[in-house]
Amino acid sequence: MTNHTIAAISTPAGYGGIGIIKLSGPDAIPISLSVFKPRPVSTDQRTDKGPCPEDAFPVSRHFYYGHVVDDNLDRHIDEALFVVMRGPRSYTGEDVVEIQTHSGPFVLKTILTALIQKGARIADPGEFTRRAFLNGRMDLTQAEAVIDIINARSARSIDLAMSLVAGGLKQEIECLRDSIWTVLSFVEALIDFPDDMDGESDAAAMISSLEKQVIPQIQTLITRYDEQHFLRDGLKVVIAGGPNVGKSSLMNRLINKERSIVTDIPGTTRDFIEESFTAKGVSIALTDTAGIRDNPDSVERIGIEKSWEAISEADIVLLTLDAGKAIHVNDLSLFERLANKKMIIVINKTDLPDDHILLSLPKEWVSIETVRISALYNLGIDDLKEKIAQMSFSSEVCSEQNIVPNLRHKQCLEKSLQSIEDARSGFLNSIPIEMVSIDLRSAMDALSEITGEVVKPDILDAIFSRFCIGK
Ligand SMILES: Nc1nc2c(ncn2[C@@H]2O[C@H](COP(=O)(O)OP(=O)(O)OP(=O)(O)O)[C@@H](O)[C@H]2O)c(=O)[nH]1
Ligand SMILES: [Mg+2]
Repeated sequence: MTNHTIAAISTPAGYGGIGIIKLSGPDAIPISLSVFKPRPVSTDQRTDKGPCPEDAFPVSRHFYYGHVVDDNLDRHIDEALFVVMRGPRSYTGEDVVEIQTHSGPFVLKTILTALIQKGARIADPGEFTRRAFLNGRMDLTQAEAVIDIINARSARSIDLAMSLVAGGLKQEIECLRDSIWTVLSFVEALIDFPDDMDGESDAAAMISSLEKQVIPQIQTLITRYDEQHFLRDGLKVVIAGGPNVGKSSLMNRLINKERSIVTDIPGTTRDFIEESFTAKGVSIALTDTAGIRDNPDSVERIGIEKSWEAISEADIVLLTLDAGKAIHVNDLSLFERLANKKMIIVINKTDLPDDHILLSLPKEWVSIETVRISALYNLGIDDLKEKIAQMSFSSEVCSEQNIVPNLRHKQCLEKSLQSIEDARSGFLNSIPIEMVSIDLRSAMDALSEITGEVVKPDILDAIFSRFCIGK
């Protein structure tokens, strides 16, 4: 795969000031030079060093001004800046060329077509970064962080991604692997030279080492995912409640646009509706759901099933009530099903003269965070946003620690932890030491999957297919 020179338009489609075409591979320089004509440098413009020798041209990391030209080298397609980053010290580890022109779809496509005619091939999504990973320029956690930066919607998600780019998780994983490796070498010595070792005290030392230097560290990383992944993935907030309480009105207020249909007919929202917004620096994926009630028609029933699905995946549920009505039995059962969820009780329609809801609120609800709003008159919405943001940060494990694994990392960490636990109970129950060695090796492998030392091609395909073309 790495023998081909690849090319792609790296800037987003559309019209703009600058468009960049990127090439990478062994022929990136000759192919790009065949469509680029540098402006001749007059004697008085040359530096003291004199003109660049033929074999060093173009000099790495220097900008050249000139024109992209057609096949006969006479018709100018566009003005261009041309920069080469010679491998191995480039993004991909190969020779990389960037041609910067004006950004218009036709101009960029014409240049890309010319490059393809000269021997480049169109890059697959994420192929530049995939090459960077395969050529050892970054590990897999750093490659994944590149897409996190591109997708970032808040300053906090950028911080998180940058700590991965800097190799924070990679270092933590390397530390863990070193600790497991130390235990594993003892185990292997025990297998090879059983007479030279004191099985019982060595086993106790190894158990202690796993308990102090491996298990808590892995658990902390898993907890960090559970409690802070929303900083990267967005916080999932679901508006739930009975029909007609004003859930869709609330959604529209929170996102500040008329996205969800509002009517006075109960059962208006039948499918869940998702939109994103940012509150106090936290990126939030908000879902409006169908009102939960008994005896719905068949379409509404499907909507209500979807509401339950959305609720089960939510980080925070906004249990919405109508201030003008006494609490309903469906609200009580909804509350019960939300027992393990973070929840905010949102009392809507507080503009109505009769506040029946307050009198009917069960005692055990009093301790729950409650916000009074009027979605119709846009009252209390900022207060609610503030509460959502506060609640999202209330359980951060360690706010100064920004290394947060993603879901794939977390799954590998869980696999590794399971194998470590198996190895630990293997020691405790004196099972054959060869079995313990297998468990320790699989714990190492699961960690290596995170950084990409051991990884199946289909996992790489899944990761890099999330990238855009040209990155
Ligand atoms: N007085 C008052 N009326 C409101 C308020 N919020 C919503 N409404 C009205 O309540 C009715 C229902 O609003 P929706 O936002 O559609 O309620 P919903 O909970 O999404 O309803 P379903 O989708 O049917 O479950 C509409 O007539 C709204 O104008 C409010 O704060 N005050
Ligand atoms: Mg609705």
